[in-house]
Amino acid sequence: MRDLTSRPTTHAFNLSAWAVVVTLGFASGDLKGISQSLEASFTRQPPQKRSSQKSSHKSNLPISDSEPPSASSDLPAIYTFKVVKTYPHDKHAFCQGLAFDGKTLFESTGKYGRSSVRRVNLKTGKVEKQLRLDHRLFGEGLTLFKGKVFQLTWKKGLAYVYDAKTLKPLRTFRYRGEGWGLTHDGAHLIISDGSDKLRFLDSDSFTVVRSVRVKDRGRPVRKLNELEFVNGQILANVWHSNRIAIISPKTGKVSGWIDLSGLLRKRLGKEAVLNGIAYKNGRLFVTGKFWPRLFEIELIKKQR
Ligand SMILES: [Ca+2]
Repeated sequence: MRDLTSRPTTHAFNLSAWAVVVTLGFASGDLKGISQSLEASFTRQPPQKRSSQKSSHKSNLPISDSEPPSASSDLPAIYTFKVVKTYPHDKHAFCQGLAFDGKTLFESTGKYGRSSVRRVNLKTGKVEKQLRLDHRLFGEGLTLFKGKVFQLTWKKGLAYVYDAKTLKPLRTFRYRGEGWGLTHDGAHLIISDGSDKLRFLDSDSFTVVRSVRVKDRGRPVRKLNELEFVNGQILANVWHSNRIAIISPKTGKVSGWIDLSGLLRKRLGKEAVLNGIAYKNGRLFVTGKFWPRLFEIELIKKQR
C-alpha cells in the first residue's frame, strides 16, 4: 500500500483526499484567550458570581496549579461528578479528541476510513463542518491553540494544523512514536502516546522541549489518552477505564482522580470507552467513543 505520509514530494495536505462533507455558515468563534484562565471554575456559577470571581481573581476551584502542602497530600484526591447538562453526541463518532472554544466544540474522530476533524454545535450535536482524513490515517488527539486546530494521527507520526474558523488545512508536522491525546498549556503542545509519558512540544517548530513520566504514588500511570489542560493541571483519560487522572505538568505526579463510573448508563461495545475532555470558561465536558451523549459535569471532591 502506498504511504502518502512517507512521500515528502506529495502535496503537503493531499487535498484531493479530503472531502468537505458539510459546510454551513460559521459564526465566528471566540478564539481569543484560548489559554485556560486560572480564575475560571469547574463549578458552574451564575453569571454575576462568575464575573465577580474574575474581578477578584479568586477561585473555589476543586483543581488548581498549587502543589498540596502536606505529606498526606501524597494520597490523590478523589472526585465524583454531577451532571449539569446532557447534550446529543454523534453515536458514529469515535471520539479521539475534544476541545471547546467557549461556544463550539471541535472534535477529532478515529477509525480508518472514518476519521475526521469537525466543528460541532454544542446544543444540537450537529456537525457544522468537517473534513475527512485520508482513509489511511486514523485521527487522534486534537487541541485549539492560537486560533488553530491541531490534530494528531495514530501511527503515521503525522499531525495537521487547520485554521480554526474555516478548518482549512494550513500545514503538517511530524513527531516520533504514536499520537494519542493532545492539549496545550498556553506555551507548548502536550502529547500522550499511550504510555506514561507526556511530551511538551514547541508549537511552531514541533520539537520536543521536555517530557514527564506520570506517576501515582511512585507507580507509573500508563495508557494516558485524551488530554485537557485545566487550571494549571493536565487531565488525562486512562484508556479502557472510567477514570481521568489530574496530573502536575511540572512533575508528572497524579494529584487526583476523577471517577466517571456510571456516567453513561447505556452499555455499548468494548471499545466504546470514555474519551474526550473539553474545558473552557469553567465549563467541563466529557464524552466517549461512539457515545450518543456528551455531558457537562461538575466535580465533587469525595471526603475520605
Ligand atoms: Ca481535550
